[in-house]
Amino acid sequence: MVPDARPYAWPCIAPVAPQRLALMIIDMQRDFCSPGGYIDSQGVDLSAARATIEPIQRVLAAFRALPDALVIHTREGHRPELADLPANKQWRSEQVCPGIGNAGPLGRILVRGEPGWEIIPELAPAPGEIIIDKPGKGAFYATDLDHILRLRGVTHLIVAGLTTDVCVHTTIRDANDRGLETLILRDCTAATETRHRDAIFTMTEMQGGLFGATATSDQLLSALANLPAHQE
Ligand code: C5J
Repeated sequence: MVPDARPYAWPCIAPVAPQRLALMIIDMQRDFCSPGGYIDSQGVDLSAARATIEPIQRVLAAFRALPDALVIHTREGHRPELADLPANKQWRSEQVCPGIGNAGPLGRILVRGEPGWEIIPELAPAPGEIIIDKPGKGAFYATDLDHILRLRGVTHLIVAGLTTDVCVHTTIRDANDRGLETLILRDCTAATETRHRDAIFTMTEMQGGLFGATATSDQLLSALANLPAHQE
């Protein structure tokens, strides 16, 4: 399907029918890419994160045009009373910013319902798209993602979002342990440090594609244009 993916033509066992595919857009929340959010309050330059928005929009539009493919958005965040926030996660974050659960310019950082926790308007979920709220880095932990993928018969995940080395790769690693075939879109993901993002691409591609493959959004979009019609 994506012949020029690295290190192999993705997926490794072809063909794949559209109803087996899901696009996962990880944590495109204000806290990760907007001024005043969690990452900005750590003094990190947001330009790399914001550069992912336009290519993700193009991939999202292509997926929305496929009648059978699933779109999944995730949001990292905690309950308002913070019952699901590990004390060490909060403590560590307080070393670099106001701290998860504490007030910042966009409301309480990474708390469900706060302005900073919302998905950015450019990538707002459409009706019928799945939203997974997760308290951790990985999208499978303490969520119903695995259940939904099984019910829908999804076997292939195309992954975009923030941040490459944290929530994106934790999710990809968990997906691989479940036998899912994963593809990371290189221009649709960013990390707080470019060298970390690039290291994740290397780790994913090593050893024959230890965690799947990587490709650009343009490579995927050309492939989607040539997808076979609905098949089992
Ligand atoms: C982080 C994420 N970096 N979405 N979360 O804490 O990558």
